[in-house]
Amino acid sequence: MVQPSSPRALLARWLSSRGNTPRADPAFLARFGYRFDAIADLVLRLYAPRLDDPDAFVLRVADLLAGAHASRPTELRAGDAEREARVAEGREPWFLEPGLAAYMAYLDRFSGDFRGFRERLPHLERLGARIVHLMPFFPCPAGNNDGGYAVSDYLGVDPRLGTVADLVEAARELHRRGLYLAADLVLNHCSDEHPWALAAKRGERRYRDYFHVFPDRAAAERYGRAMPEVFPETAPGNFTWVPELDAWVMTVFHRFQWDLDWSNPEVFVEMLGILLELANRGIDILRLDAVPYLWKREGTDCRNLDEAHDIVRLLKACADVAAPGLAFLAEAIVQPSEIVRYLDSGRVEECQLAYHASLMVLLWDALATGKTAVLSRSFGEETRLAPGTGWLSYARCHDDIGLGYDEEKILRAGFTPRAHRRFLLDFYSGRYPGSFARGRLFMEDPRTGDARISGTCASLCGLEKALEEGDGAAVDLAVKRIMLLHGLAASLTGIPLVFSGDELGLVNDFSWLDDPALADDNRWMHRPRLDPEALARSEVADTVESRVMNGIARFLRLRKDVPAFAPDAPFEVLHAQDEHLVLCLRSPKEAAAKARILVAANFTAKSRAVRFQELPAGLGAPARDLLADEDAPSVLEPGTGEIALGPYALAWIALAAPERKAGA
Ligand code: OTU
Repeated sequence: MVQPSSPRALLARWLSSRGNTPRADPAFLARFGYRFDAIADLVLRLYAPRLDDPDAFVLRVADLLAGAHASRPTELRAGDAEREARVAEGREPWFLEPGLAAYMAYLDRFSGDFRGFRERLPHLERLGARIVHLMPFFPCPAGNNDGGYAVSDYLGVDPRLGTVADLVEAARELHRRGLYLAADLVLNHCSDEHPWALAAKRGERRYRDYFHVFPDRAAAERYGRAMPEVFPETAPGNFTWVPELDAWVMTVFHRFQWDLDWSNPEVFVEMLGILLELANRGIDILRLDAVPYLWKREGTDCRNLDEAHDIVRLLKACADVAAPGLAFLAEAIVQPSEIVRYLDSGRVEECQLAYHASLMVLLWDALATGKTAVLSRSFGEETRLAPGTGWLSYARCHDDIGLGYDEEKILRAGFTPRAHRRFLLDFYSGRYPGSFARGRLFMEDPRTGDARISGTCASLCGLEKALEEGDGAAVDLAVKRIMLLHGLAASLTGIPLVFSGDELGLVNDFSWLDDPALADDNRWMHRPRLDPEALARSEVADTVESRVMNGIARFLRLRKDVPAFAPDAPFEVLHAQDEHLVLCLRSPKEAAAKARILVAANFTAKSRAVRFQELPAGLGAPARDLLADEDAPSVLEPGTGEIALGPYALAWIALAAPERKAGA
């Protein structure tokens, strides 16, 4: 290997040869100069062993960034400048703007295609969502393609959904309306029909090296001996025999999703080019799919390795130079202490947003048990974030609910971990006597007894059962549960995220069973089509659809102007005497905006009360419930110092500023 030059010398060389052209944008050069050391350093850390000429590689990356920036459309550059100015003025970054809320949808199920998308925007505006995540819309194989997560062309658009021009236009339309577009970068794996995989199958060495290839089963199994299985039921093992290669390929997810070998610098360059091109099409947030899996090392579980973090840092440093308005969303559904590492990793930035999978699981835990000990004790620990980063808080998404939380927390709450998990699985699959839920087990592993949970928010909250039994009171309770979860996602911390269909209270959709391409993946039961009739009913008073839709829209609208509900405003979980309540204190970031809010939630079907005298002193007197209206009159009972909470009720109590001590 040729010895690498110092980053300074290298930067000078790049500037004199290519950078200082008359067309070079001074802002770009400033950003580039600022991050050059970090980029050169990360490149060496990750790739030195595989580079003959590290300088040449760094210069190649530099050229790529300059090229991407040069072709970045003017309006996006203007957007970048605004976003940068905002932070320079001391305000929070654009994606943490108070009041933002997010929505995620499969385009075909949401609006048919990109053309229909425009017509659905009023629905999103009525809901109050301003970040729209469209699930993978890229070309992918016919048949089972894991909902588009088997990408065969990262820079194309699935012809069934539209064209690249439609995508660009959709982003423009969102921006015109003050909305943002989020999209996936499925960077851990590609489809076995991607040209890279096809070239590998044709025997091209260059492309064979894009993947993790093993000559025989023993070698593969030795490498992956500590790797858990993601889809043990339908895609057991982590390797697939590929006759054309006469070898085994690593396939952590499905057999048709080949893991990319990120230790190959060529894979990095390819994906960086794709990332920058997607940014140039107007995507504001890139969701890094399966990010914990990026780096593999023999004998490890191949998750959350330090190099995976370095890759994200390197990608982010590069994006910050060429497309500084872009934010990264970590899709890291791993244990809480690992998730936060994708957000808060010290010197060089990594992701700015992450799914709050820990909170999501805790909400479902509390709903099944009616007890909040696990939630209250765990939420708040390990989930405090670095400035400039935030959570997406949600009840449901397109994936299963995995019970991925620390066993120690369950123990501390007085449950036996194994039995507790079994209970949750039985409860949500409807097997537990008296359960209101109608879900199914996903990826049950008979060897470990482990499983995850599928089902729509509404079905898991009891709506499907109640409707089937024609039980009006049970329908009311189910709607209250749906509201409780969404209301907490809107007020505990972070940016609320609604999964398509949940805003209408849609129940499980069993049509997936009739489609052979979907039939072995029951996550499709909770990915319903946004059918026009349900949408129409959401505009008719007193239907379930309108109650849920208006209820969630109201949460999103009311929280918008509450400084204490800014995504990154502090929170503190208060110890509740009553083990069925959650109490969380939200404080505005600026002390001047005094009003603190006490979020109080009842996880049972019985009325309960928050007794103020039992809460820590100095909280301030309850002044007003932001959620109370004529239909649900104020729950405050000033005489008794209590807040009454009806079945599954949620209250957002504004607190009067505590009285100052005399002389203070
Ligand atoms: C993601 O989920 C996507 O959200 C899924 O829809 C895809 O099937 C999958 O990647 C493959 O692209 O295991 O059960 O820690 O948990 O990447 C869902 C992250 C998953 C993984 C996550 C994965």
